[in-house]
Amino acid sequence: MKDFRLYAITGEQFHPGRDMLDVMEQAILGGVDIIQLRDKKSPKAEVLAKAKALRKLTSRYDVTFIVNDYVDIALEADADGIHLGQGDMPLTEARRLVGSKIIGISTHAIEEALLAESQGADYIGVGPVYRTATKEDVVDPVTEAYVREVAHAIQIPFVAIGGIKLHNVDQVLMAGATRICAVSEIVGSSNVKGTCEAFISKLEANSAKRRE
Ligand code: TZP
Ligand code: MG
Repeated sequence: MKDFRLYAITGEQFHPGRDMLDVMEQAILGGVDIIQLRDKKSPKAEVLAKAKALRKLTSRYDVTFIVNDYVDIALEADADGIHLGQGDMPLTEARRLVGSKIIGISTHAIEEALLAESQGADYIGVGPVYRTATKEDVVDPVTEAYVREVAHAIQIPFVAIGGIKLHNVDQVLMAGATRICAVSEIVGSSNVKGTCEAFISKLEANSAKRRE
């Protein structure tokens, strides 16, 4: 898969009155290089319509587009890939259905990370690093310790997620993350583009420091 630094997930509850496509376009203009459609509430027909619209938007900007949970919608909307949690369809079964499309897997412990890697995940999610109200029935925070563990043990790309804000992202980067995902901090911002630009600056400062 094309490498990435800043990963944004839709969260329409955080921007009432604002259009989801406009919000995600601002995120792209601010430097996001992956967008995931995550909608656990809407009827599937609506999720499919949003997926098709986001596919069009992301194609215009050459941004990677991922669908959460729904393999069939990812296929029908011609998304670049899918994202699955530990309770979703097994990775091996998903691989049969999506072929060479991207498969991302959420992990909360090193055993899950190693298994996802060995089964051919394209990237893994590492989190929730901090407490988050965005995801219902979320597991306890995995803390920066799990980020550190994954950074040492895993070869495939990993993205830190969960409660990541501009004010704490430096700690996550210090723990070894080089890719960051945020929902509420990005889509709930009154300046979505500016917030993404600020994340990108921090990611760039961190990678410059690594090269020193
Ligand atoms: N998976 C783990 S934490 C999370 C998901 C989808 C939600 C992260 O949202 P926020 O608002 O960035 O804490
Ligand atoms: Mg899921």
